[in-house]
Amino acid sequence: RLRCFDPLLVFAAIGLLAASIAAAPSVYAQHVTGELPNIVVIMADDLGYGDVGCYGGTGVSTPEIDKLAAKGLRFTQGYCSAGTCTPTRFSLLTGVHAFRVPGSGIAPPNSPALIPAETPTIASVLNDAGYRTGIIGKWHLGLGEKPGGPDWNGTLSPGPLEIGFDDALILPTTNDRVPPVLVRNHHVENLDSNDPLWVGNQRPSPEHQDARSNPAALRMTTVGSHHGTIHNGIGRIGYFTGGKAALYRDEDLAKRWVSESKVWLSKHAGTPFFLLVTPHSLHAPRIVDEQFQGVSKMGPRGDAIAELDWTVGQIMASLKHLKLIERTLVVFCSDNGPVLIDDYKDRSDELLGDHDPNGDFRGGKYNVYEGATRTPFIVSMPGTVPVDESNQVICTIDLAASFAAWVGAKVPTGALRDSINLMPALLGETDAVGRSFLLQQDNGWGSFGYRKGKWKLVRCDSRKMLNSDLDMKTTQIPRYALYDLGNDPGETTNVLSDHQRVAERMKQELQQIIDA
Ligand code: NG6
Ligand code: CA
Repeated sequence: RLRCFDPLLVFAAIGLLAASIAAAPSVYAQHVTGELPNIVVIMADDLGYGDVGCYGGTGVSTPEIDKLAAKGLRFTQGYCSAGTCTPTRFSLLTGVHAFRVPGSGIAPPNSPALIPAETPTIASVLNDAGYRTGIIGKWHLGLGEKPGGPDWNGTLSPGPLEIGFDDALILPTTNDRVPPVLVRNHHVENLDSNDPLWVGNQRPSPEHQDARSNPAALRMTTVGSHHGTIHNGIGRIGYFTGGKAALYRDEDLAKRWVSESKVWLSKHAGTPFFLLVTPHSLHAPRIVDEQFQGVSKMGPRGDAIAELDWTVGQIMASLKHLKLIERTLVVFCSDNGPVLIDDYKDRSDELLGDHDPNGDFRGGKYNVYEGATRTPFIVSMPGTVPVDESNQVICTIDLAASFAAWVGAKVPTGALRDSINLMPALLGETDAVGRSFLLQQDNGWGSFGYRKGKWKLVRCDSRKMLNSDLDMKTTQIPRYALYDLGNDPGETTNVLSDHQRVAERMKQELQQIIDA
């Protein structure tokens, strides 16, 4: 006869419960922490696969990023979704490939918001699930209504707050574009209404001092395109006047991301939170805080890597101070692969030494070779994520669906459509698998990389590829090329003519994904 409190049955029930907890990561995390886990994503700018020590970098030491990897899971096949910033950030947030939305390439200074208000995003689904959500750092996804764009002296909406973020302190575009100001929530920070800010594409008057008319005022010369208004000795893309009290000093940006993150984290330590930190450091012009000037062998680009490393260390120190390390999943990734001379002549090419920004891969920022999107990718949550190395294929576009599934958040029907729940792989669970295919895009210029297993198809409609050897030259290439990444991870040899059936199949699959 069965007894109600048979100890064996109780043990069996506990066993079953434990098994179901292990099978469902969201419950697992809640079981460990007693509440929803916190999530911090740090997305670096222009950081290449080989730029940090734990991925083989030699030109600068990166103790903090290395420590994160030493205590967590280091992916060798972690990708961002595009070879430039705006499309990668677009798809990180929306879980949708940016090429599906026209106009989602590199956003100009006066770009309107590229993600319409109320679009479901990684932030909004977590927000709806009870998370406090914040973004601190580079935005570069446009602000304001279409077609008008940002009202710099008024309310800057839509922007991050209209797509699920509770709090935002952002560099609205890039540090080489105007206006050189920060935006807190809906307004330019420290803007004096008696000194309105004007931003435009044309020189506002013949007297306006820009990089062309006053080259003597420049502390860094450019190859050609940063000939707009000079600020802090740097010619920028675009023109601005006014807003004097709001202008930042490039040197101060990294410290600002850190101090802001520390305040935000301590303020929201008691609630489940999602913080997206997007440091600008490697993006040209590379003008680091005085503390990091000259610390690397590689000039400003190496110093910027040191500054980024410090930023990561400070965020981790803050989590440690708040006793949140074991309750917070930290993901470290990049928005696109490396670039050396990105118009500003900062000697980043000459000073490389044996440092290899793209590791053993080909290409970098602006193209779709592996170097463009295969980037450092580290996941850490001591006690939950094992100390290990993973060769599973994962992509920044997958974070949205993965986090939603992990914390049991509801995803509106049809939202996050290109994002795949890879949470078991991100958590390093045994036997968990990553993507079975991967799509890489450039800036929306019509190049795609399509990876499946060891094969990589490169389709380039313009038949020209920029920066495929990190020299910022344009190379002529065939419309299609096939690489065997198993034998040739550096994409040196096009084997399409030897494997025509594979190539045909992959061409069709790629087109189906594009058309989906
Ligand atoms: C390019 C700029 C480059 C950089 C990039 C955006 C020129 C010649 N090049 O158009 O300097 O600003 O846009 O970089 O103007 S990203 O990382 O934000 O995508
Ligand atoms: Ca970038």
